[in-house]
Amino acid sequence: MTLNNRKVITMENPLIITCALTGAEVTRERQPNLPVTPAEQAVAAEEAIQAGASVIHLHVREDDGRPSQRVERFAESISEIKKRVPEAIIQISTGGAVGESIENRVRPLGLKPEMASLNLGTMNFGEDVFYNHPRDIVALAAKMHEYKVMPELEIYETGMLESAFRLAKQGILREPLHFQFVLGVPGGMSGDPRNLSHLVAMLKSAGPAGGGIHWGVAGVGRYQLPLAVQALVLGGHVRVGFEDNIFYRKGEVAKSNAQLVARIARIAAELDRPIASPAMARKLLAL
Ligand code: KMH
Ligand code: ZN
Repeated sequence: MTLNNRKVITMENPLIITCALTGAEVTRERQPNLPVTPAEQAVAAEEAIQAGASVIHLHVREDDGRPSQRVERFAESISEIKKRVPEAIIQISTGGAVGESIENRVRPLGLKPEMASLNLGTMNFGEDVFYNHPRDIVALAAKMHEYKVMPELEIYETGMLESAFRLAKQGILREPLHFQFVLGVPGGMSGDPRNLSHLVAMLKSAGPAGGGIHWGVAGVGRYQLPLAVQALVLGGHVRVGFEDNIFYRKGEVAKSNAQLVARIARIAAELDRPIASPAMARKLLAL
């Protein structure tokens, strides 16, 4: 659909479900089914893809559960996942855990995954500060361009979206732009439905007018399901998984990442949103 000459992805487009398997913050104590080792992540990824996901947002951990940005660990996880589900689109995290050095966050891009996250600003992140210096954002974007890695633009509040528009104007980010609205982190925008509506309206009114914009939403904690349903209705894509939410419903810890994916796939079917296979997602995102 075109709105004021701006192409915006809408209902007739297939739904890309991203599964954020592990994250950097969740512990086994809180979520006993959290995949930690490369072998566990491969099983979880296969289940998630079978349930309807096409993109795996990947953080890695050391065996003891500590968050890691070690290149070898990413390589191991990617290789294990590819053995089980070669078709999966792997999106590595360059955000890592709060406090991770920018050098360690950049290095795994050398593996040249199809996608990687790119965080668009500094913010309070719960009790911590998640640093994303403008210089580092530009450096990460340049590396991704050099390695032909598609950035997923992680947006936690409106100012970050406007920063992305500025970078696109300067040619530092190139279209098509793929936004992920991560809502519900204490320090960023909450998962109030008006916040998602506002961000989507901004895409339409202020986003670049060129080659297409894609967007999805990742609701944190109790916001995950309502925001996902809102995105389904508004024509956006959806991210679920233990990185953002460990519960199936209030008080009930989810059994697996796939259980969260499967619920979105079911609701999407009811709303006549077809689910994108990994091949379709590649086409849509021009990977
Ligand atoms: N762990 C958060 C501080 C990303 O993957 O790029 C950052 C994060 C974003 O998870
Ligand atoms: Zn992440």
